[in-house]
Parts: sequence; structure tokens; C-alpha cells
Amino acid sequence: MPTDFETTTIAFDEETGVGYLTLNRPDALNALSSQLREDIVAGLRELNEYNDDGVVMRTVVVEGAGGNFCAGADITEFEEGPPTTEVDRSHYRFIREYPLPVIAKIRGYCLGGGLETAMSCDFRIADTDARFGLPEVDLGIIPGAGGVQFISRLANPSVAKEIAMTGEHLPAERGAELGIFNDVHAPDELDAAVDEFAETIASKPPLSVRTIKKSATMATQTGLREGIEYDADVFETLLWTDDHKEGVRAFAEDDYEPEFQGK
Ligand code: CO8
Repeated sequence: MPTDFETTTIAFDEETGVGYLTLNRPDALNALSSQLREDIVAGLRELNEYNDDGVVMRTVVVEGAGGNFCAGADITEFEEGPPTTEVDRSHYRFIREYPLPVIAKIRGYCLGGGLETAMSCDFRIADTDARFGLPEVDLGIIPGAGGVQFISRLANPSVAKEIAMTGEHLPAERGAELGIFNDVHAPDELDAAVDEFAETIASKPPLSVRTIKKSATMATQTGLREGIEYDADVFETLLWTDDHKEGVRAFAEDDYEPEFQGK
């Protein structure tokens, strides 16, 4: 059975292949203490360890306990020193480089480092009551984990400047219009919508899904020619997998339900 950590809990459903990681500091609106940042990494690492053969766990949903996703870095720790200068070894990078797709399920506040955590995930799905923003400007700093960079790519640099310079809390629907959130649902429909989305991704051939994650990351980090060459190389590799044969068989045979094994 999965372990619970001091400030995160994990769970998984072997039937669907969906894992869950919950940020669990509801009294502090899940503010990112150093303990919580460590426990996010520990929880995700443990979920992936259940994945010996690469197919038990196929996607992970990250959410916050108590009706909020995360109100950013724990400001009470700022006096002891900066939240972390180790961005490269942080939970943000761990999520970005995690082999499985990660979905942020967002309710309530999603601010500062909380929004940067969500933007480190592969998908962001929110409810209509959620509020997002980058309020670091009011603390005399900037979003230190890529907030302006992410929004410049997901929306555009002008929108990133607007959000980071005003520090305003914006409604999730605006985030969806801007491309920062993938989707927004009524509060009582969010759980089902996220589960359905997670299960859809989890039902797809695991090697294709993992490769698409890497390809999309490359698209933001390399030139077009290099990215297309990468896609062409991995495409050829995937042509020789059992899952490719399985997909072709399911296409050809009307009543055949494919079982993708990640091989
Ligand atoms: N840090 C610590 N505690 C917090 C935080 C936080 N970010 N946010 C809320 N809390 C605590 C409050 O202190 C309060 O605790 P207590 O009950 O003990 O007084 C509890 O959570 C509930 O909060 P409020 O009473 O304030 O609730 P409200 O509903 O009145 O307000 C807000 C909610 C608007 C979200 C308000 O709490 C707020 O403005 N919080 C701070 C938001 C913020 O500025 N976030 C950005 C932090 S900076 C950051 O994220 C930079 C990340 C950089 C990463 C760099 C990596 C290198």
C-alpha cells in the first residue's frame, strides 16, 4: 500500500492506471513549505516505484486538500532564507521530467509557486471558482520558478507581464481563455471530468504517451528542425513496438479491444 508522507498523501487505482498525489497542508492553503516540496518529490517517486513494468501507473493527478490547490511558497519560511535557489533540483523540475503525464486538478487558490507547480504539470483542469495569479510582485520579488516564462509560452509575453506585474487573482475561466488552463468545469463536475480525462490518457499506449510528453517539452526548448528530427527518430522506434501492432490490430478487427503493455 502507498505510504503517506508528512505533508502529502498518495493513492492509486490499479484498474484505471491513475495515481493521485494530494498536497496536504490545508490550514496553510497548501503553501509550499520545504517539507511539502520534499514530500511532493517523495510521493511522486513512490508512485513511480509501483510502476516496475511501466504500465501499472499511467498518469498522475496532483490536487490540494481542503478546497485549495496551493497559495504559493510558504512565506513564513522566507525569513529563514530564500525558498530555494535549487530550482534545478526542485519539485518543479521533478514534475516536468517525470516520465508519466501529470494533471493538476485545481480548486480555490492557485497562486505564485502554486501556479508554477501547476504549470510544471502537463495539464491544468480547474473549477469555475478557482483563482490564479502571480502575486510575488507584492513581496518585492518575481515568480522564481518560471511563472513568467511559462505564461509567455502558454499565452504570450504581454499576458505574462500583465499577470506578474499586477499580481491580481484572476478567475479560472480567464486562464482557460488564455490557454493557461486546459479546461474549466463546474465545481461539482470537476472530479468526474478530471477522472475521465486521466483515464482516457491512461488507456493509451504508455510508450506513445511518454514520448509525446518528451516531444512537447522539446518543442519549448529546441529549434523546430531539431524537434522534428527527434520526433522522426522516436516514431521509427515506436513502429517496432508490440503496442503499435496492438493498435493496428484493433483498427483492423471490429470487436477487438486493445491491451497496451508499454512494450
Ligand atoms: N505562505 C504561508 N502561509 C500562508 C500562505 C503562504 N503563501 N498563504 C496562506 N497562508 C496561511 C495564512 O497565513 C493563514 O494561516 P493562519 O490561519 O495560521 O493565519 C491561512 O493560510 C489561511 O490564509 P488567510 O487567512 O490569509 O486566507 P484568506 O482567505 O483571507 O486569503 C489568500 C487567502 C488571498 C490566498 C492569502 O492567504 C494570501 O494572499 N496568501 C499569500 C499568497 C502569496 O503571496 N503567494 C505567493 C508566495 S511567493 C511564491 O510563491 C514564490 C515562489 C517562488 C519559488 C522560487 C523557487 C526558486
